[in-house]
Amino acid sequence: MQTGVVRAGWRALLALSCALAGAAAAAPLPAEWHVRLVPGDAQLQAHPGLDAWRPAQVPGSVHADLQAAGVIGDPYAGAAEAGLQWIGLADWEYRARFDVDAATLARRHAELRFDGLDTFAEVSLNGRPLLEADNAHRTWRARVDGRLRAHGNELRVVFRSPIRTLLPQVQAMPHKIAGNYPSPYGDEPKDAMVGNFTRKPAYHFGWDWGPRYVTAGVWRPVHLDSWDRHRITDLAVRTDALDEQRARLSVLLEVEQGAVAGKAGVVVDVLDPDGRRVARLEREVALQPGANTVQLPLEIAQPRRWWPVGYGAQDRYTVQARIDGGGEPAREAMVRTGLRSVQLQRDTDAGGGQGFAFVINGVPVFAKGANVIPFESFPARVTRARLRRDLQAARDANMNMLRNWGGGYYESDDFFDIADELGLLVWQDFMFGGGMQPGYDPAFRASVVAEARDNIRRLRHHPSIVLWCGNNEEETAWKDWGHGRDLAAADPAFAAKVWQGYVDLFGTDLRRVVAEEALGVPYWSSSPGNDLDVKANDSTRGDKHYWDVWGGPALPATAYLRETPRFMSEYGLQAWPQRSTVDAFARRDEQRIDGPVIRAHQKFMAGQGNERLLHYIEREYGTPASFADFVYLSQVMQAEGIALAALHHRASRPYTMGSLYWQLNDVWPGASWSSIDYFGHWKALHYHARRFFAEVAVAALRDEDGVTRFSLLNDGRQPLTAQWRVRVMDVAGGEFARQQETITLPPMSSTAVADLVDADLLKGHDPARSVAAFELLQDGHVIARRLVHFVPAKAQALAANQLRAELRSDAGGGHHLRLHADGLVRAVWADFGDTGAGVDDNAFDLLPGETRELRVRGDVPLDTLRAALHLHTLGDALHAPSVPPQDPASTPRTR
Ligand code: BMA
Repeated sequence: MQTGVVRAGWRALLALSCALAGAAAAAPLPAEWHVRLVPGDAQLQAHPGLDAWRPAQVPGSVHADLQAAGVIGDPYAGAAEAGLQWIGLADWEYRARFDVDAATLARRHAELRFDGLDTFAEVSLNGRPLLEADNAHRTWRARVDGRLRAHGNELRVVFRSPIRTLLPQVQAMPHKIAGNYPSPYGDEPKDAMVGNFTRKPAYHFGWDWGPRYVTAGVWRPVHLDSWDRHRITDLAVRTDALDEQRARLSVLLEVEQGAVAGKAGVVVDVLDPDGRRVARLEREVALQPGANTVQLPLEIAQPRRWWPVGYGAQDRYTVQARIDGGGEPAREAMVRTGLRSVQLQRDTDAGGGQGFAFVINGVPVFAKGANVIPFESFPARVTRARLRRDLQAARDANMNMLRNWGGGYYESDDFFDIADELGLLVWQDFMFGGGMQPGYDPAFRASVVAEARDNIRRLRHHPSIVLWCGNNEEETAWKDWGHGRDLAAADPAFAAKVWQGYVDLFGTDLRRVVAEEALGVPYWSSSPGNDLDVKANDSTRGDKHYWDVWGGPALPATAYLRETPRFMSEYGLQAWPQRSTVDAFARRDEQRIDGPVIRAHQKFMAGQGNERLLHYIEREYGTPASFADFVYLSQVMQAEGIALAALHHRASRPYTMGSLYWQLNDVWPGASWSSIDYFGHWKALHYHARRFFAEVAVAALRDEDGVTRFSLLNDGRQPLTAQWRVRVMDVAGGEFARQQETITLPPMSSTAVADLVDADLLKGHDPARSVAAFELLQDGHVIARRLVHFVPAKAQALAANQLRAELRSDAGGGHHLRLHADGLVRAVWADFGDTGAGVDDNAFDLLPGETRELRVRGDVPLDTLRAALHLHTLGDALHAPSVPPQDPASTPRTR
């Protein structure tokens, strides 16, 4: 696959590299695309006329095309899903008409390259078959030498329904292997799910945070390439040795030579992060017909290394290669890459445990971040701006790592280019989201190996990628959730075959591809796991997914404090997105906790997720008085729960070396575990993440036994001298205990200060009327703080109407919101409805007597802001009179 390969003038290349981010820059085939239902398809009866051609978008998807043509409504609005499942049962045909210029026609060789066909595709060119595809994650290529004409070429792609294609074979199996989410809509039998047999994004078949849209289409660009003697098919830069003094690199060039052997001149230039040339290599190479690998050694003195955010700069080098064509125009390629070493440290400790830590350029990095899911049901809709918005938000919340979860698609070049630029490390799963698949079928495994090679080659120059992981939750599902046991009971020989297929695929095949192609990035067979260890989800070894909070027994969030893994790669709590996001798919009179539209956008346990949310909200905060309070309290609950876990993970450093919560983003507007909603609005959790993932933070973590474990966290590379202070006060004001001391925190550490029992802090004061503030100060300023409460919020003496707000303009035309707390105010949430305005911090607490001034973002006049301001606080929500569910507005409390 030829990612990072660009054919254009070299000067243009540099300009392009910003826009194209190292992606394949060959222009997409300029063509007019149309789509229709395949004539004779059974769905025509219910949808007559759809066998007429309609305009289509490529890259795109059939759902988006049908929506654009007005055939269907918005698949994200209302409860549209059930009515749109017929699309996944139909066969669709795409047609492109295009002309070819004379220069291209004159060349000896030509190739059509399809970067993404979703999924069972029969491609023909000018009436003759060209290729058949069966893997949406692969790049498909077909030589078209001599098959193009100047005018009126016609490319056709028929997409067969994946359900109809695979159902007979799945139904014929005497015993099924585990799938993921069965369809509630009847389009596919619940006991014969085809998703796991298809190399198509798993979430298209529905997930517990997103809709089921079994779409089809040309989802990534189509390119036409042509050449005479030879062409560059890949350019990679391998780091053989790297330290502060020097980088020893190998430039690896893949050249495809035509039928006749020959010699060619190769020139490689290396530009430093400022665009200055720091090395040039020139060679004459002998090329044999077919594939040739040219390896050129290279050294850079005082290399500017690429670092994750918080550890150094995100410098990147540009490597350009050119091969002359002996008379024909030179062929060129370029990659933009960062120099860094990556090691997955797995030290065994005395107790038999085994660590899991990323070491970048020799520095152990505590990974802070979240899991990323697909950004849309129809991936071609995702823009670079959208990716930047959410990745920037991750960095703004002090994250340094994201895990690209395996049930989606391999992200675009843009995603990784932005991650490189922002210094976000990426844990990259191969695309297996759960359940089990036919790894026992050699053809299936070969398809996955080809897909892995394509994607690793496309992405391997990105320094952000620090792990390739076989799959999500397949090993633990087999070993711990009953899948393996049940199949073994039903058919032991088949179960053994299925497991051997798993081991062959994830233990051998993908490990080998990563070793061959990934330029030194480590491989991990499954998350959670310990690389095929006996136990798959073990707190003492490898990485861990912990779902006893929210999932399974639905333990209270304090249970997070008793779970101390080596690396927590998943844990999560749900929350609803803000009201303006709900308004995007539900009318106000539809906004009821148990209303059908609301339930349609709550995918956990087939719509039962709101009951689970209420369980958590009621345990700590009481029953929400309205839908608006339900949304608000769900966010407060999510934020406070995840903060507890994340701080506990950080406080457990170096035993624990990572904390990635589930999940960063959303696929559509709806309820989920995300901290940023579909429109990019931060939930309360994201504001909390900015504090609990900050370089310096206070962990004061009170468990149900009444003990508060107080530690101070410093992820900085320098020691930090500061003062810690603990104050205990009445919720209405009045401090009754205080302690403080100077301390020096070592670099990249967690320092345990004390374990404090309630009685020591409360000194006889009423726990329901008390709050403790644990703070870290420098030069008299509080740089980090965490509050501890001694009873559940619903039992705390939180008064209503404790917050006074004032909106003011400053001389520069900006606006400020000044908040003053008379008594303790918890979980302030300030918003301006759908005006687009927001505040620069949110979801925080104020101590009695405290004032905070927030900057208002967004160009909105003061009067509009005043009218639109909504303020939520826990004290107000706990005292709110219940609002009848049918009340459309659910009366937000406004001042
Ligand atoms: C995890 C993930 C996802 C899922 C999430 C929430 O374990 O791997 O499969 O969406 O839980 O249930």
